[in-house]
Amino acid sequence: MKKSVILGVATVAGLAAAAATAGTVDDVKARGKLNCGVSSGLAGFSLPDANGEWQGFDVAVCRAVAAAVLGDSSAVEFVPTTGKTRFTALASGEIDMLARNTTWTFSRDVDLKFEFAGVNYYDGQGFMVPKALGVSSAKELDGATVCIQTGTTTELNLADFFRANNISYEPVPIETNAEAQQQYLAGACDVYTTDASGLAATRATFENPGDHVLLPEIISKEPLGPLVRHGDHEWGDVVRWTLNALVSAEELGVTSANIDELSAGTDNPEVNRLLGTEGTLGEMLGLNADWAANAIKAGGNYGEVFAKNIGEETPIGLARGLNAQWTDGGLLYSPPFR
Ligand SMILES: N[C@@H](CCC(=O)N[C@@H](CS)C(=O)NCC(=O)O)C(=O)O
Repeated sequence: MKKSVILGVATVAGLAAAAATAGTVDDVKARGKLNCGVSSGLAGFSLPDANGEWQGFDVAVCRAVAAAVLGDSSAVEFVPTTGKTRFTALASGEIDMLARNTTWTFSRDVDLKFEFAGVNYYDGQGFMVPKALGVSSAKELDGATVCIQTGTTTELNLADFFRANNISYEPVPIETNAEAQQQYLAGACDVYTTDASGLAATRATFENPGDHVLLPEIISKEPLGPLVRHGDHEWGDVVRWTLNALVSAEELGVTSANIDELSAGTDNPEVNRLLGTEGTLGEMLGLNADWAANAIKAGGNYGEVFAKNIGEETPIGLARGLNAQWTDGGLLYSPPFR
């Protein structure tokens, strides 16, 4: 078992070394399309709508990067990946980036040889149970059957939590969120555990969301963000600064409603540098001067993307919490645009 895990990791790392030789910025420009890995389906985060158009908070990161590089937020090939297939898809070059509720961990960065471009959602692992189970704490779950997605940090945290609390569980391994939802509702497991945002998104699609409760324990840190392969720093810079542009835009008050007006020039030098009317930041990235303006126009600033897809006014109903700007007591803090 141990051997196969180590082998798996070595294979992914080997693929990453091979795929990192080409310049991804140039590849994407030549192709005229960004290949972006997303999850296989999670309401609010990445899901095709009735017209087959991918929508969601993670999808918005792909669209922003496509807009920054190609000037076209629709120039994206969305590639659905599971918890298990996502790293091979990135390492092999099948996708240019992964934007799929993936937790930034030491081993994914150092051992699998990926580079996280930042964090687009600060999360933590939670538990959902049917109300009828009458459980009010995860510590009461001794002997429970637990639906859990394979290839995730969730699996590892679950083992740590139960061991630390001296209780046992029976895992019901699952590949996708859709399957987890189906198995959980069919009673194949007593509990579904994953990132708390994923639980909220899943519960929102239930016929009777009120019949299910999220337990109070959050047992881990899950900083979720987009990632690229190690070794292609120019591409890493493009993805990192596109995400930073969305975050900075919110902090600086640049929105999809006022961006055209602000793009004519303002008396705030940082807004001007961000929108490309002053300085040469776009050129430094190998992109056009309006790269960040295009990224922001794709779906709005970070706050707009959050509110539209997963915010309190949506069925998912997530509060900003840790994902508020640092000026509002949250953790979002973009380095300066200068
Ligand atoms: N953040 C964890 C868990 C990620 C994960 O598996 N998320 C699930 C549940 S929120 C998901 O996105 N499923 C969608 C799918 O199956 O495609 C990790 O990086 O390992």
